[in-house]
Amino acid sequence: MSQEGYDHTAVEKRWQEAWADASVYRTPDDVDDPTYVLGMYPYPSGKLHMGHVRNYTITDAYARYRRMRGDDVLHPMGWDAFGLPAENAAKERDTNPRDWTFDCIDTMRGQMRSMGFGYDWDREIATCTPDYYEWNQWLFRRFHEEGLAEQRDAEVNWCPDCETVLADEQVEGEDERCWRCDHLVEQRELEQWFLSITEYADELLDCIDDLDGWPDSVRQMQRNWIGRQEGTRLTFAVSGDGVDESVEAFTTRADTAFGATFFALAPDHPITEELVAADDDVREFVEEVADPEGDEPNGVATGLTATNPVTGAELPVFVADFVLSDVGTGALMGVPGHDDRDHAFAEKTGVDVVPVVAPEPEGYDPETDAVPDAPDVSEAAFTDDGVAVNSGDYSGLRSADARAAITADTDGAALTTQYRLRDWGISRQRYWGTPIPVVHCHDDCGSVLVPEADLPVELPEFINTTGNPLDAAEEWKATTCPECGGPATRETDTMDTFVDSSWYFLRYVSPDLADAPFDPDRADDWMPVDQYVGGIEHAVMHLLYSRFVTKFLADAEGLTTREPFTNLLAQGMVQLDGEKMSKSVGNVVSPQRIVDEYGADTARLFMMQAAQPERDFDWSEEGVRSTYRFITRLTRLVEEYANAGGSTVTDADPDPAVAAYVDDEIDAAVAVATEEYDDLTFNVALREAQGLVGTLRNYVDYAAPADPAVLNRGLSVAVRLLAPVTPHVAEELYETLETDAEPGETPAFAVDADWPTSDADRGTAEMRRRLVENTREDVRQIVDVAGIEDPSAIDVVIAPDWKYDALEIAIASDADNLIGELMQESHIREEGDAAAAYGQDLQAEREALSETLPGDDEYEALRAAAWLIEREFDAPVSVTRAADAADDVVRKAEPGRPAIDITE
Ligand code: ANZ
Ligand code: ZN
Repeated sequence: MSQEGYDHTAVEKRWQEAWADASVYRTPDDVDDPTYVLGMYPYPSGKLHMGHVRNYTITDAYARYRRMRGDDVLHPMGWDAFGLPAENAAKERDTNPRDWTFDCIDTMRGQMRSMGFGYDWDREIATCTPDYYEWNQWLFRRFHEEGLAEQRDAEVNWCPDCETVLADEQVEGEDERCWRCDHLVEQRELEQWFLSITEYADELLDCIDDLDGWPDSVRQMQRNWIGRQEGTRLTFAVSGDGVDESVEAFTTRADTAFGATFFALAPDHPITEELVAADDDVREFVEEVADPEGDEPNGVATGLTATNPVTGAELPVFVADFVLSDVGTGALMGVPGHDDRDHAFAEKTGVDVVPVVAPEPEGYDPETDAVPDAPDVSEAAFTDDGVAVNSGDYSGLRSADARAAITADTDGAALTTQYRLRDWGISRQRYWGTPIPVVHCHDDCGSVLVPEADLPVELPEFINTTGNPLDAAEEWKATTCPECGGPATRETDTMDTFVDSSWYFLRYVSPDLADAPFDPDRADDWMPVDQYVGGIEHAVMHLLYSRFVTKFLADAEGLTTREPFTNLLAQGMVQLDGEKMSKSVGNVVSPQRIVDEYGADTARLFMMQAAQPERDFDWSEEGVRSTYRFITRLTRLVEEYANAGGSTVTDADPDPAVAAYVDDEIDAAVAVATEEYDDLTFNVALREAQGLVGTLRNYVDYAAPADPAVLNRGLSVAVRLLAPVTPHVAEELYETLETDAEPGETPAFAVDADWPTSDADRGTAEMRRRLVENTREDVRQIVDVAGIEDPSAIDVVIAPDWKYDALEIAIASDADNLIGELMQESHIREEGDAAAAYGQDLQAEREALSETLPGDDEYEALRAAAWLIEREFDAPVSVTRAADAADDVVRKAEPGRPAIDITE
């Protein structure tokens, strides 16, 4: 393969070394125009996969682009290096997680270098080093000092296989399985540390509105996860059978209180737990029947009653599995007439279904109109807002007004806001994580924070044991209490690794700082991250925690930014035959093999041109090969140019019209590609760069002699437009093209080259291209339809000026009688029948009319592009203005659509 193409191995090696020698990727110290580009750091599994390659090519291309635009760029890389897989691997291989992790890091760093990613490796971080995790512990202390870290006895998700607690977010699927090992998750009571993210729920929710650089889907997922609801807390008196208690229930529909026909408790509500001891039916239900995930609502009657605080009615109390213990208060009033689930429950249990809301009649006025009739809700609930009926004094009020009035009038009722978001449980019973900096005093001091001066609490040596290795580290565990100096035991829980990633982007701004997690001035320079790129699987947890910690640091440490990521791109998947590449499917394409066979530039270019970064796309070996051929063609073209002594000059003079065409195309390519790079739509930008290379190839092949200045500029532009994506070959070619460096001077790097500029307007350029393309297509059609084997001359005739004027008027006009309006122009009217006929055409196509270039510009554009038609049909092409052409041909010419006259 490689002997057919360019020598990618030599080229890539050469430039990787040259970059390293010159430290070109070191981040500048003084920053004028900072741009922070960041890819989500990887877990060091030991192997770079295509998902990584895609993620990091996107950030690398964007970072290089911004840099060529003149920005100071921070583009770092590091390792999300704590986590369970290292611990499991260490157990299996009888090594320890640290060695295993650093081996993996070394391998992956090498693979990243071979991809040509331009990272400032001086800023590399690994979260498993004490230098880093010390600051997790510091952060924990800061949360604690601010009253936002709390120890609670909590029901937790426990994975018996991983022997660890899982966050809610780590429990997946209807049947609740561990995100890591797929084992069924159980519930356990344990002392856990929580960070009070719920204190920030409102701000986290409200600021989502301003994150307009984020995909809507991610914003919506975050909103749903926070799940804020406004409603009313009502207090019911529950009594009977020795029970006599006030029980609160949350409702979003206080207006339906008159329709409440039952009251229901969650299977683990405190009252339910009392009943379980005394009532066999309740116990059997809770232990055997209740199925919170099931489609059907199940329940059991308790014999208790609840007094409706709004109506005084006595409601039967059930224990029901659709009442969730961690939503609201774990108790609810059931309104079968207006809630689907309650309706289904009523059908099963036979409780009453009472309509208390009617659809609002058209033009309804609560002041003057009669209360509408109640709807029939026997078959299905009416769940919309409407007008209260059967609701005593509230009847006739609109739902929202009824809610407000009922809440205001009822004893013990209060407006409340309710969230789905729970506090962030960070305790994990694992070794390979950040030790929680707490000791448990054997005397009376309780749980005591390790003082800042004693941080970091370093991990002890790994012990290969079942359960938590820290529990077995007896020497490490034994310590003294910072408060009383007596004996104490270290906390053996470590932190959720999402703590590590909740602020790592701040560490990169000052990675070596010894006395603080980040330097506030440097953070001021760089934060927020301008462009963040990563997988959609992090749409909720990682991004929400990062936002939370950033807000916390803004409040507690004076960080000046409250949102960490201005723009977010969630990259699509790399698939093979429509399926995600994965080890389990066995359809993984190894990036290393692609780099060996075709080079990193080919891999990068193929991926970036295959699809928009957000989209999934299919890997294609044929696509890779054709990308490789493209790069080879480009290198040949530049070599030919260089071998000709920097020109292709022969005795003849270059044709200025052709040169002008190529020049325009160069400008157009720059205008389009620049816009597309700005939007990270690399695929469109690259199509443009490749199109330009094709044009230059044609220029050299068919329009010899090419104008050397134009050709040089074209090649230099093409190389620079490609440079962010194919950095190695770009350096090689740039070096060939930029012959300006004085002897002994360090050659300029393409990575430092200026991004090409152009004054071209994209809209104009696109009109010109459309004109040329349509004209070529028309010639093809005519040749085809008329069966002309070998045309001897082709004449392209531009429309007369008055038609351009007429078109312009037609586009601007909203008059009903367009022809009348056109005829008001004397120079159009003078054209007589021709003007009337054209006016009718315009009238007929009025909806579809589009702007064209002015007539003079069309003439110039077609003259410049005539060589393309000439070389395609091997016949001389002339471009003629209407005034110089025969009437019968001119009649057919229209703006944007010249007439074509072919001589056989
Ligand atoms: C009475 C009512 C009448 C309700 C009605 C709804 C409609 P959604 O439905 O998502 O807006 N609820 C309260 N606590 C609950 C718990 N612990 N487990 C399950 N459901 C609970 O959520 C709000 C509604 O969820 C609340 O409003 C309550 O039912 C139910 F026509 O109260 B509603
Ligand atoms: Zn103590």
